[in-house]
Amino acid sequence: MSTAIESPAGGPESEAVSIAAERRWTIVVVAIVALLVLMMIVTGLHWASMPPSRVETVDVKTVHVRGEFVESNLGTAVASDGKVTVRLIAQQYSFVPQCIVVPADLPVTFRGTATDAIHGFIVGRTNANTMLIPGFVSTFTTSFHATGELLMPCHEYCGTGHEAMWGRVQVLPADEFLAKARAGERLSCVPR
Ligand SMILES: [Cu+2]
Repeated sequence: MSTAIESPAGGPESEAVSIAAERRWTIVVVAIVALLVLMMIVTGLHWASMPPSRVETVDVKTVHVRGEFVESNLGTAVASDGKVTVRLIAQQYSFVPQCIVVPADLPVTFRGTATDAIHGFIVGRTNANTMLIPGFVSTFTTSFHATGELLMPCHEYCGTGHEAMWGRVQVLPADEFLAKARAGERLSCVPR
């Protein structure tokens, strides 16, 4: 029994045409696979040769008792040179502090870490967005251009209470914020 493909033209010619078509497809498919493998190799080598610019670690076991992330140092600080820094901790299932005060139109540096699982946050629709990983300090600097209150949900699934893990960010006019700020004090909008 012949396995050759029958066509109106019939015979060995149509078989040669179908073999040529199969060969072209084989070449295209092999080329696509080779391109994908090459992309994986190039990106792998690129990331291996260019690691993140800075890695800052912190000891999870002592983060609550000493160093930068003790409770009394969390919140918003204004340094003597006017730099605004927010320090926060994420843990199952809350942020400390729960409510963060920042000035509008001034650069604000966030420094945060997590104590138990991977967490993260995004502030409203701004570009303030980071992961918080136990043992590492995440930091970024951004500015908020509109005053008002923004929601700050945890955006890394961190366990059964994840969907209830929210903070708030209150953006105040810069003069109002600076009037509240006192040297050495940590600001937050957590009700006392
Ligand atoms: Cu979380």
